[in-house]
Amino acid sequence: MEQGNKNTRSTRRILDHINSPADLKGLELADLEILARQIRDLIIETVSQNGGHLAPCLGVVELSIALHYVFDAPRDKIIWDVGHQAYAHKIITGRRDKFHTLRKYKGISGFPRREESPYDSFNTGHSGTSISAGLGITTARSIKGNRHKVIAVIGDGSMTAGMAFEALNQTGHTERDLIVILNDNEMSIAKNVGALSSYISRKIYEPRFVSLKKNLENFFRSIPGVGENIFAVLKKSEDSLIGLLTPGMLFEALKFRYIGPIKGHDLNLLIKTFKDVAQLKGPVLVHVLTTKGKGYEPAEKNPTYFHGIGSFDIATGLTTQKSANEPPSYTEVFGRTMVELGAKEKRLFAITAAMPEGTGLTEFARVYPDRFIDVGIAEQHAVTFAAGLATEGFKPVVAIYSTFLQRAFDQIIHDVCLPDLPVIFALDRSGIVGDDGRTHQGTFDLSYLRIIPNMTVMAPKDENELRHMLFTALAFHGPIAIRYPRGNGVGIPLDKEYKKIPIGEVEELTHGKDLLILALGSRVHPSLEAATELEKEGYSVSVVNCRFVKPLDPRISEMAANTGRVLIVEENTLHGGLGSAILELFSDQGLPNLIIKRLGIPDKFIEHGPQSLLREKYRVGRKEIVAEARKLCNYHDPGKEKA
Ligand SMILES: Cc1ncc(C[n+]2csc(CCOP(=O)(O)OP(=O)(O)O)c2C)c(N)n1
Repeated sequence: MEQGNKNTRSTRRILDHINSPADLKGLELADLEILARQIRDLIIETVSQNGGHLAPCLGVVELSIALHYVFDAPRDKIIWDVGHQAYAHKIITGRRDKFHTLRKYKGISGFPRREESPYDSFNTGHSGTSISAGLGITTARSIKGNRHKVIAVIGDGSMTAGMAFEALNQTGHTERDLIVILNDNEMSIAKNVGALSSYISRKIYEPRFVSLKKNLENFFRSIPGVGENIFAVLKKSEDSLIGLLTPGMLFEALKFRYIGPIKGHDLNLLIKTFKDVAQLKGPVLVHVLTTKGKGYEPAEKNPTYFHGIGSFDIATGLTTQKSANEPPSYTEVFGRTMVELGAKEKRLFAITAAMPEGTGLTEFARVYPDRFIDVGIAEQHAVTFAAGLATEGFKPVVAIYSTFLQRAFDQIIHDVCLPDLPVIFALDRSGIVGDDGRTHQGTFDLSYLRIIPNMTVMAPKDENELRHMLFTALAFHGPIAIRYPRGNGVGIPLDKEYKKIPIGEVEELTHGKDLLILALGSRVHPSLEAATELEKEGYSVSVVNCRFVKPLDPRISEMAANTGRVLIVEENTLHGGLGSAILELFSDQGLPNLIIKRLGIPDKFIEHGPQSLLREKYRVGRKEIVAEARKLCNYHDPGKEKA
């Protein structure tokens, strides 16, 4: 196995000369193999410092080289599903010199972006879109009379997404020229799940299939008189015999020509296969077997851990970011609370859409295997599945990142809220998530959940309140969502006893007469700190932990009338979030003459960068809250300005 950082100076030069895919075309196979090692080293080196999706990218180095060697991008369109595995593609397509800026603020994105390069033919980040996009591009190509190739590269995990099947179904029907590369490493982030997964991972050269094939051959040969003839016919149609034993049948039924499975680290084989495939008409699926984490031992051994990782030490594979005294993350506290509540409430059921680790549910899955399910990358199904459980008296908790729950908007409306079912939504990574950027920011959930009848939406100010909110949700009789941020809690001790939070009630944390700060979730503690700072300047500020965006506490209006000045702070788009809800309340209650300022995320997609930097940039950090609060305090009495 190759380890990172073993380049000699002479071999290093090959990568240094790759400025576009054209530079690959003249290379010999042996050079391409050296190049693969150099690309791996660069990926390992960079991700060890910047963090990123290591294991998925290491698994597709040869695949990326072979695709760019055979096809003619950017004329030919290569679409990377999810796009978390596109680092080698980025390095090959002119971004080698910028690669050290990967995922850094103003640096290159961790995902394909059309704005970043003409080689990134489709923006991805959420799973399962590549075949649909590919079919769209193929259809446009036909109408425009162009002849370029369209290639969708999709992992076996992403193939569990419903969208992928919708697209396969239509592609087969239209019989358009589309090449789908199924990158099968038997992993999603965790081990891949589902009937399809076990079906496609049936490998023709697995011992049981080899022996099954042998037995069939022996059986036919042993039939006296006709056996040899039957065997000869079978031999001729070996393809169809193999088709019976491999995943080919499934894709052939969908009118795809199935090729594979082929070994995905054999550059020679990949290149030969892609050259053949490039000549074929109609939909083709090439089944490529790869090893996630290939070429870096720690990642091969633990691909789940190295799927997406922060900075780490290359020699040991140990992460270098976390210090021992850090408070636990919201995810950890959620996971721990689920395990505790699972013991008290036997109807509690946990659902993840391919993110058992990311959502903190691995321990729950271990302790209560009968009350846990990983549905695969199928957020829509997860929600309706939960609705089904709820109709039978269960208490399902659907734990999905804020950004991915967007997928299930209609299921939340139609299957959960309309029949008013007690489904609990746990939205991790709400607000600004940081380095993953535009496709992953969780800045819309308050808006998209708040508008749905019967829905209750809450956000804890700290990790301790998260526990109480989960407890509260469990006793609640309708749809209810808890949104909490990415990262560590604030370091508050965790109560042993659970308590119910009265639905729709705010919590007044400080009482003052100059200004009312209405804050939600992750913005409550920075607002408290701001109030303390302003107190030193002679102002008295009320800080209210809103806790609920829906229903809103009508007492907010009284509180606002008392100070006359209101600052609303949230980590959600200003369109339709907490601030909008409060303005609606004020308007409905006929509250005139208030001075109101809203802090929140503007109407745009937020780029990648450190959470703290982005919070500062978009004016929801502590310093910006202080500045706005001071301005408001001074509004009527500029003479009082002391800053
Ligand atoms: C809609 C959606 N849900 C969840 C995710 C989180 N996610 C990112 S990669 C991934 C696993 C993808 O597995 P696969 O396609 O097999 O690629 P691999 O990482 O194994 O190469 C998941 C679940 C996502 N990107 N999009």
